[in-house]
Amino acid sequence: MRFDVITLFPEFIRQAMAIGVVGRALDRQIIGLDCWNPRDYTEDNYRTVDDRPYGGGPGMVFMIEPLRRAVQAARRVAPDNPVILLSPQGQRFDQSRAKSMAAGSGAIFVCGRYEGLDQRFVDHYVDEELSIGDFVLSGGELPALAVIDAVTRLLPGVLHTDASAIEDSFMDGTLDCPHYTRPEKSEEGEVPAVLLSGNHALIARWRRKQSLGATWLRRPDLLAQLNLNKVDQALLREFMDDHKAENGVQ
Ligand code: 9D3
Repeated sequence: MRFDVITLFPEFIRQAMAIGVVGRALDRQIIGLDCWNPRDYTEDNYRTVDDRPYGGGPGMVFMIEPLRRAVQAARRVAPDNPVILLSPQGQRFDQSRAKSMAAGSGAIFVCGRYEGLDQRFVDHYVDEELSIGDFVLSGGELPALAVIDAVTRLLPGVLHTDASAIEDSFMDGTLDCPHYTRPEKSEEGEVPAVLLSGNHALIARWRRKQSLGATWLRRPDLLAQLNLNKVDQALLREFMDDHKAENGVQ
């Protein structure tokens, strides 16, 4: 898998990607990274990449030419990869998009800055626009890093555990269960007894119940998307009953 990132801040991308799981995937050549700086594709003495918007208004607009030339350079080395613009106007990136991207050969990411890009660049060179959520960032670099991280974690050999196993237990649309480590007793309380029982079936059942319960309490939007089987329905019912007993029924 190769990632090409068109950005005015290539050092930010390179440094962030040198760390942790993604850094190891780079070292082991499971992924490749090249950054392309539009500023390197300018021809004026000031290396200008932005200009004032036609029609007036605040802020600046990313010019076509440095972007076009950077994309063309990236396309020469990754001709089959889609050009993906990180943009507040994009479709929401989620785990299912991460999965489909992980099945491909990579992407050429374009990171916007300023108020936006000249629309003619978007219309001509961009295959897809992605947003990572409804909040305002200063540019597309952090979103590109988030997408690359989410996709890289899904590639075979990147995590110690078999990726499909991890996906099965955690990315089924429910939230994760609580985790505990030593000590068994601390000032802040005790580890739930079931986790010390050694009964793996009972532990799996408890974890599933907690996952379903957390999703019910915290992310009813996710719960509504789920199609729970009978066992899950019974576990969630049990969690709801416990919860109501603990918090008093109105
Ligand atoms: C004033 C109108 N703004 C549009 C919502 C302007 C604007 C805000 C932020 C233009 C560019 C940006 C920079 N953000 C991104 O490039 C971006 C982003 C984001 O801000 N939030 C979530 N996902 C993304 S993907 C790219």
